[in-house]
Amino acid sequence: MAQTLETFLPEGSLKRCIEALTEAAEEISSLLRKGAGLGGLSSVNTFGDQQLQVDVLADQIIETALQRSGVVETICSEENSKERPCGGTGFAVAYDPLDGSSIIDTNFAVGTIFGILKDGSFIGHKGREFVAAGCFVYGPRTELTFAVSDKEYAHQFIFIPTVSEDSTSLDRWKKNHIFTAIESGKLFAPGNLRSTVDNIGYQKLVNYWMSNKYQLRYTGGMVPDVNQLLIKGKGVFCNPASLSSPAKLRLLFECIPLAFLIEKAGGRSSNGSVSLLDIPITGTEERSQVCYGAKEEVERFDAMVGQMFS
Ligand code: FDP
Repeated sequence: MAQTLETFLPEGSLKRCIEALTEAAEEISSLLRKGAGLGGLSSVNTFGDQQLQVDVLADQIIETALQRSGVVETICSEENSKERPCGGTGFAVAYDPLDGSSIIDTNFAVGTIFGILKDGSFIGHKGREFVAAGCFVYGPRTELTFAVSDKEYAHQFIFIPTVSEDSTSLDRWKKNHIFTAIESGKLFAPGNLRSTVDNIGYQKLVNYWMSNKYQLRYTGGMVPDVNQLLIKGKGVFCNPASLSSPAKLRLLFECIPLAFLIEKAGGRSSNGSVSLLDIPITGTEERSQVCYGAKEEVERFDAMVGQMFS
């Protein structure tokens, strides 16, 4: 029988925090399946009396779940980026409640990204100090892919909502994969291609991928586009910047948590010069270039694209 999240995580406050996130993800997944995010459908109206955008609704669902857990001191999110108290003690949690909201209408996969630190604030810390980070993918399947600082590798669990009466909510998450390596391989996910207009290094890198017959796999959703590096065990994802197309991705809510995941799975991350896990967090609003993938691919990105334009 497959291992579940219940037995994977030792008892303690981190387990309670992850459990709260899974409960929120189950709710978000259910709303998406009922059409939340599609203009005409009413499921977004279930939160109080307000007609809320689905990403704002997802933000509130996660905040409520984390408040209930009692182990979260501080939260901040892409929707509400200022650090604020969450009613508990122990962790700071940063999250992007619904990444890829511009592709909900196309029915592509979207996701929630999270990073957890054992402190009352992220400021002055680095991603390398996180205790856990990962993402939920809402696709044909709902999955949690995450890594924990004191466990090797990255781990994936599938939400399977059939359980016996004596099981816990974490028994609904069944282990599916363990990710131990991201090798070189000809798969590329090139974000922000517009920046090739005035980022000549990126233009050359794209030409390198094409002339070497890399396979294009890019949906425009950061969660599925990064998650595929783990599943396929190879390739590269990037989102560089240029003067005319500046960096879009948020360091704290998107770039660092996924860097933590990728590096625990044996891959590399970079902002064009250093690992995203070694960048000091000086605020919650910073944006960054990113590259994730196999060592050789990230080194090629650093050599050809390099540091972000200011
Ligand atoms: P979205 O705007 O749909 O929420 O950071 C958000 C994000 O999607 C990422 O998921 C994705 O990789 C990126 O933006 C794509 O940006 P562009 O559509 O501007 O290329």
